[in-house]
Amino acid sequence: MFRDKETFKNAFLEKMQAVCGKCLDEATAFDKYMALGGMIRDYTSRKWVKTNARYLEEDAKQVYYFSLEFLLGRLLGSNLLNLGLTPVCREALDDLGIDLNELEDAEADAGLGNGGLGRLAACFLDSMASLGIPGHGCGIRYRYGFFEQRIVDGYQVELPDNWLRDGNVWELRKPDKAVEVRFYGAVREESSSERTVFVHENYQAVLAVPYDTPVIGYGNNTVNTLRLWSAEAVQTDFDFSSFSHGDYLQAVEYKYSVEAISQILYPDDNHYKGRELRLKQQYFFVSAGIQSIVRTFRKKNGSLKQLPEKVAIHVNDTHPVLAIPELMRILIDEEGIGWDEAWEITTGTISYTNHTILAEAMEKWPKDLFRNLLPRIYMIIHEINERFCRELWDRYPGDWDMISSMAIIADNHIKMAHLAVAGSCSINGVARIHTDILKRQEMKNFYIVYPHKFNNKTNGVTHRRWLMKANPELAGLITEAIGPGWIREPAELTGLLKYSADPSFREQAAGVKKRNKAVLAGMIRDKYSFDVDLDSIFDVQVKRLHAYKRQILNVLHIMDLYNRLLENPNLDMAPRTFIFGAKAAPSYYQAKTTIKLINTLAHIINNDRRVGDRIKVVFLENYRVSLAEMIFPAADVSEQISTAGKEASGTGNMKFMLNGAITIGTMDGANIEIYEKVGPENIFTFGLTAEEVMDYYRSGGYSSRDLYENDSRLRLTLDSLVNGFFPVPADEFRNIYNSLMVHNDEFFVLGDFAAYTAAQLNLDRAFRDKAKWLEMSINNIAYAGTFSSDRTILEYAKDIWGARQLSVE
Ligand code: 26V
Repeated sequence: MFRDKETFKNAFLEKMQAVCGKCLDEATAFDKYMALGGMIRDYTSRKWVKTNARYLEEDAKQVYYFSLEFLLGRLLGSNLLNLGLTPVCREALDDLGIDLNELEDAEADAGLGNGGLGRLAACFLDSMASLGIPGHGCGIRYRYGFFEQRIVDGYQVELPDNWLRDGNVWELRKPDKAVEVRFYGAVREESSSERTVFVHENYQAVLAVPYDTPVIGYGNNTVNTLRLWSAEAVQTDFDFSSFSHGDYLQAVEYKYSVEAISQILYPDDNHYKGRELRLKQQYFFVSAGIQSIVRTFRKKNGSLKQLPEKVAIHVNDTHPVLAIPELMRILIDEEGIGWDEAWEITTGTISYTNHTILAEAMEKWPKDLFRNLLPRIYMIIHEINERFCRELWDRYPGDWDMISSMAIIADNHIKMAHLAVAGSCSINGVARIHTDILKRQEMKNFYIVYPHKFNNKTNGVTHRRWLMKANPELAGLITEAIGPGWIREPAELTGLLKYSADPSFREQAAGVKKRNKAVLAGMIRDKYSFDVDLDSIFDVQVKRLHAYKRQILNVLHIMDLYNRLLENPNLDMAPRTFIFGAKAAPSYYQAKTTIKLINTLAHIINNDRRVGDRIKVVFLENYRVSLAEMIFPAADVSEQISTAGKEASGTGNMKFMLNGAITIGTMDGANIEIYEKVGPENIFTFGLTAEEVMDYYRSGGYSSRDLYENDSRLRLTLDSLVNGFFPVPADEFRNIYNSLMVHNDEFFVLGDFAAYTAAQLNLDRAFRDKAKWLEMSINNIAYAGTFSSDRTILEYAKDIWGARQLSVE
């Protein structure tokens, strides 16, 4: 259809007029983006319809990935890539004097997620479509995505992310597929001689309206669906005249309270707060999603008994776990199926991934709040808990400790992780160490009772977005060397191993890296008005701001390096550019202080003439997917320095590796598996192991005060947090100092400081041996294939979902 440039050009000009009512000269970059996007969407729709027809005709098992977050970023570039249209599109636009990159930049990021968990869901959608797996996303169409971050005087300021303001060219509203979701009210039991019927009364009804976005597979004609639900009042066109004053206000109040459900993405990450609106969000999309699945299934199949054969529902963390009682409700109340059979169907259909073991992230809902909002669902969970505890009692009679530790309802709360394990056929962690910790510690008792349910699925990232799209020059170089096989079989990247010693390949790889660094440096100059040295080490830590991720450890190293440089102006070191990007949860005080600290330090160092160009510190504002695509290709060093045992997996580590950056990291999350792949000579590891950390937690013996007393370098850096060194109000950084010194440093920053600075010294030396560094870098790329989400998704499909790959003509 658009295979040749001329047809493409004509179609574009045509669309331009139709969409914007403007000729090319008058059109803004956004107009042109909308026209191109519209054209690509139209082109996709035929494949979309065909894919669905094919799934129907094959009666293929469908996977539904339920997630409260999908951090998609921009779609134009990745859609063009997956459709194989990038070259023709670029050429056609060139002819018209239009720069495709500029149009791509006109698209707003779809920032419907907080961080790793939401981005993982987006990578999985790309892999499912690209592998021809019938797998669809189900979530919420937030009116406002993750907040926009501005840095004002070094402080984070949050602005609303009004990403839908100018329209969303990719989505399709499907009002005919809307369903009703019910909140509040009461449940009446009607008993007859045959059975008891539960009638939900006086509820508040909310209309869930789906918006579908095509998920385009890479070069395979497959187009899956991401269905995002929007909350609307059931009756929106009020007949205002018929209301008395009070009714009128009530009606307006109702409308706004309903719309609030899909209004905003909660900016919390790894921190649970029991807010009713969040619970509403969870039930809202889960109920809508399950109703829609059952409705679709019903059209084709007779009995719901076959649901587990034809449908797999995956819940991304505990946020969508109400899928379990909701499916039970529909099977029992609406389909008239008995409890035992309903339970078998439900547990056979649903599987669950755990993404964190941080205690503060565990969801537990106050019983009363829950029962008030979802009376029927509460009854079902209550019954699940009764039966579950009875089963445990039969197996472990008298073992109260075990049973109470596993109960779904305990201490007046509903424990969502317990419900997830009890009600699903599979529970997986996201890296080997994480799964091991789940089995041995956090979910030990569940593992004893249900060992067969537990399995590991180490995370992955889509190499299409994170290498081919973000770093086309490197992708081209790889293909030149080893052919294009790695695109479909990323494991074939190991073919690069024999090039890591090849001087000419090394040189070319170095050239690509330098040009990518120049692009990032150009952005830094434009936005922040200072220059960074392209020959310096681009040392990058980009991720959510969190104490356990230890941005503070990075900061202490920079302060120490700065001190050393001032003490010895001839210090033998490679110049470094330390780059940070991070959003803090708006209510997370210490994380916000850390952002202020990084910015204050940057200001001091960047303006200190004694330092010159040897150290620069940059805090990149508003870290998000589209910015990440510019950062990873330009990175030399990947900072993965969480306290061992705390980072479930990490996925940034994989994106860095894929782009030839070298990791400095702890033995945590997927870092361990990266270490095993690349070998000790291609990574810098340091610090306490997860066991050592656990031992300290269990047996004590850690004293940050002692570490401070015994290390003069450490003392110097820590003291400057509170001794007036920083030109800020006296106690500005006191809470950081106190967390390290008064509260005994929960995340072992001081404990790992010496090992970290030593590893940094090794890294510095390695960087200055250009040939060696390039070899390490290429080896990292070569081993990155394992960490493609294609590998991960094939494992999910085979081990958990029982889903097959299907070709679409
Ligand atoms: C948890 C909570 C708790 C309740 C309130 C809000 C909220 C929002 C998000 C989360 C999820 C935190 C879990 C998470 O993001 N885990 C990350 O998952 C990544 C993908 O598996 C993994 O690479 C990271 O290591 C892990 O921290």
